[in-house]
Amino acid sequence: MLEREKGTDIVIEIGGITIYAAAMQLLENKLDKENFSRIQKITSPEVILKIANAIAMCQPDTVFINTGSEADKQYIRDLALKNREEEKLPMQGHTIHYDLKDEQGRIIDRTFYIANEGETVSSLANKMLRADALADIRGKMTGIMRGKTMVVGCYMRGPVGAPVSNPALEITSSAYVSHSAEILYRNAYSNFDAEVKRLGHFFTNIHSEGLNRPEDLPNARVFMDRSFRTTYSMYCTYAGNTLLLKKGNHRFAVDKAVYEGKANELAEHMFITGIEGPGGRITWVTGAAPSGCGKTTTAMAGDHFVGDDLAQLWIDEQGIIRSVNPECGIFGIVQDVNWEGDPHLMTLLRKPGTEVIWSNVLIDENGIPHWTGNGEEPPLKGKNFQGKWEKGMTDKNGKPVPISHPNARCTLASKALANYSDRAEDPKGVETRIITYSGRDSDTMPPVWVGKTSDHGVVIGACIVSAATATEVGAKGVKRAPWANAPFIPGALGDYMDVQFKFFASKKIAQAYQPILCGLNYFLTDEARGGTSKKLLGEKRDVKVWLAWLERRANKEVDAIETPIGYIPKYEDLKNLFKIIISKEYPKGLYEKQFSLYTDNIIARIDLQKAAYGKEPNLPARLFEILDEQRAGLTALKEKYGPIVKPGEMGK
Ligand code: OXD
Ligand code: MN
Repeated sequence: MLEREKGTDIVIEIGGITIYAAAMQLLENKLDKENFSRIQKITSPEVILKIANAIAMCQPDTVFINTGSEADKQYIRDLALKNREEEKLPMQGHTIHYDLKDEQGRIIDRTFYIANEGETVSSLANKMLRADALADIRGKMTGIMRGKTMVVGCYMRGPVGAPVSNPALEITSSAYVSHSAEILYRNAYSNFDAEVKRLGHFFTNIHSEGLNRPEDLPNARVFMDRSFRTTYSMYCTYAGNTLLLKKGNHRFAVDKAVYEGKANELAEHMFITGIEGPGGRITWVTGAAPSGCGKTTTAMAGDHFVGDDLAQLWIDEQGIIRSVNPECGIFGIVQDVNWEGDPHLMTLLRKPGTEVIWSNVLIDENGIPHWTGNGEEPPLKGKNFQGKWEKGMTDKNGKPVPISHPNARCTLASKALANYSDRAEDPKGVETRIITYSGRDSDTMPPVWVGKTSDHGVVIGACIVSAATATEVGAKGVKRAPWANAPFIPGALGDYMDVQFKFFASKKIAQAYQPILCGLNYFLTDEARGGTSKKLLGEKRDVKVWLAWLERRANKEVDAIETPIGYIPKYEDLKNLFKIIISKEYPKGLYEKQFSLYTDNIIARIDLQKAAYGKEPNLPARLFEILDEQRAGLTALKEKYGPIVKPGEMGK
């Protein structure tokens, strides 16, 4: 259940303005003539009330209404430099931003859903009761923008006109956050009113970095008020904590899909890309992976890039699953981005012509950014996420300090990419036929497999397991990562799962557009397949082949081997695709290592999922039926062939 409009709307309670006329009066008093005339173009009383109350609560010195014009974008860029939130780099349009040393990822310990009494919130997240959150926000955000300029931006999460797009306000005193929003989202100042009217809702985000001192970080908070679709973020700057247009609003989009989408909508942590198949046809793929597990690289491996992080899906009148990207830019991890695996991205990062905000990388004496795994000669010294850096430097535990933080990022507009699709702005979205799920799995699942039915596919999503990454402060070990979306599912997991089963089994999906749901894993190591090194069994560019095989499979052009976990590719098909797609030999021995089923590992994985999901209330029974069916199939195979079952032994 989602309790909309229940309890007090915190910003309105703290700001104290409940009447439209009073809101307009405050705006007239507070804004200069130009900005007041800008705000008058927005006529929705609810939007005006949110903005006026945000001003009353935060008490900025000045307010800037950002229309998204080139002059306004420039004002924001200049303000980011003036505030010293960014510094110019020698390459035209490039700047560097640093977050505090201890705020290099999402602060999940200080991130809360605001809950009403008795309301169910995801068992995987923190919650704070509304009254406590009100007191906390009142204490921390009242007057937080004194001495600062508040920038108000009106954005669309998704193309204007798309049925699943969401209008959203970003209200912040950080010009860096505003600058990032301008690059990553569609400024919709001129359409905002009409879009709010068309869709009947909007999201609100209010952020201030305060004084941005290390000593304030324990007081940093990220709050999501699901009832009033408003986020509050304070005393932090890392975009994952502050630019809540991204993951804060993704959570509201998940709520909206689950509780209001009638099993006809999904909001996922997925890339969107198009793969060219024979005859130039394009098959569209969306794929989930936990933060920091190569979504950007996989998306870039496609021929027609739409997005690398978020996807909103729906079933249209003709029975086609369509997807749009709520974003129009990339806030991408740069670690391991290099010419070999990511030529399109490298071109934008290393050649002039693209606006880029770098964060938390090393800047050398010549103002050039460097990062771990870029395949280039590292400099001997420079400045990075923790201050001055030089080769051989160790931290207080004696561990080497890397040149860049593993969660260091680049922010840039997707339209700069050579493979950016001309369909990315289409409000009708792209016809989606392949859905992939993946994680950092070093020892269990094969590189690619396809669920036998949509229900089996949903279970692939439910069972993602992944090594922790640097995107969350303090995260360690190997974790379950349901749909790679778990950190962003606000309600009960059972409700979300139920919608997944219903969506993909929907009778509305036309036969000709049935999608395939698949697993992808390119983190298998040599060691886990009988070798001695920790090296990956394949190479980054092999992903093009896995995607090409899925493209052929979705179009019913390749046969496959049936196994208890789903369909896996035949050797001859892969060998052929390796040759035509990346001109590479694909030895049979490697195929056998990659696609033999290590039944003990998979059974242990199933048992882990059964035990964990067994504790979760109200889950669809179908999940357990499928896990049991797969387990029985694997056990039977193991009895017949031993614990390692070769592809040739299956599907006979
Ligand atoms: C991201 C994340 O920034 O998921 O995309 O952390
Ligand atoms: Mn993400």
